[in-house]
Amino acid sequence: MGDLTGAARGFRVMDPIPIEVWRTDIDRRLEVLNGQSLAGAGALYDSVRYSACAPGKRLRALLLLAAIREFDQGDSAAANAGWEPSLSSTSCAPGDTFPEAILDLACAVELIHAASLIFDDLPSMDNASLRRGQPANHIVFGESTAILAGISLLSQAFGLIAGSGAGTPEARNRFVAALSEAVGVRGLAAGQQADLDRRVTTASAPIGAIHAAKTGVLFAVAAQGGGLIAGANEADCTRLHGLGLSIGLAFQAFDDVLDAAGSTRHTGKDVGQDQRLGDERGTVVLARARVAIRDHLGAVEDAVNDLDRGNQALRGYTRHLRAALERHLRLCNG
Ligand code: GRG
Repeated sequence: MGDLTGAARGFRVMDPIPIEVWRTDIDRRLEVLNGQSLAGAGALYDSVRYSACAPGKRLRALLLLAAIREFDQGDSAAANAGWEPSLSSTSCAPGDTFPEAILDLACAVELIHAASLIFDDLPSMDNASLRRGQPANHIVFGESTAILAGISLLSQAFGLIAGSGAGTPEARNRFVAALSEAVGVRGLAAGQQADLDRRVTTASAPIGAIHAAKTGVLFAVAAQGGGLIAGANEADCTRLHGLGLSIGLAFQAFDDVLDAAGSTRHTGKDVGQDQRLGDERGTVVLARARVAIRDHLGAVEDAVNDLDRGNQALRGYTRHLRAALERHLRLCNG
């Protein structure tokens, strides 16, 4: 793979937004939200906490924050959330961090993602044993508890949005509605079903549609949700959705490359899943995925140019994403 990142090697110096601060804030908030054992919850609680707080890139949550930062006009999300000091505020310039009400929205997206990873790894799905560098949830806690933990994470996610004071009530309602659709029969669940079908029949949905539902839609709704909460207009929210979809498609293609050419040591998860499952993707996936990454990242650049409101947030996010992809792909190649 050629250099995806352009100036990525100078990323830290040129970083226009404090993305590592945001990521740390998300991690800390996830810890706070899942840090105290619930009376009587026992292994189920441990299982929820195990996946909610496992180390991840937090790309979907960061996209939501970047969209908010790009579009916030200081009179919508900010006013409603009160902009109380957030977790890292002592070590950051004013405006670098987000209040808890907004971090909760970012965490909600991450919790849905965490649930999807639990379900994805189950024996009846991808039957994977390693995730994020540690044993998959069902390996540690057993299949029944893992399923219940996934359901609990989903439930926690929607509760967090309902209880957050960020944005207007209407914006939060629309975000919840979009997320619920992104999880269900038009989103993650549908994409997973189509992916499972594809393994047993040739008459299946096109791969692009599967990727869009399985991976693209959650990125899309994260970006759109950021726009909604920040009070962006309808057209911009639609554009943000499109941006997120392109990011998700690029990312899924990248994930396919990791699966075909990466190692467990670098990815922290089982690789070769597609080949092991007798999937034709194993042999053709590399060439196709590399073209797809390039094309989707081109669409991402176009969308970011359209959406640029001078706050450098979406541009900074994209640069972070490209740097992350490039870093992993270099590890794959070398
Ligand atoms: C009801 C939530 C729910 C899901 C049921 C199992 C399922 C349907 C969908 C699977 C969706 C899925 C896991 C798609 C793969 C997406 C993907 C590329 C995951 C890896 O994401 P990273 O690399 O993970 O961002 P980290 O560990 O960094 O968070």
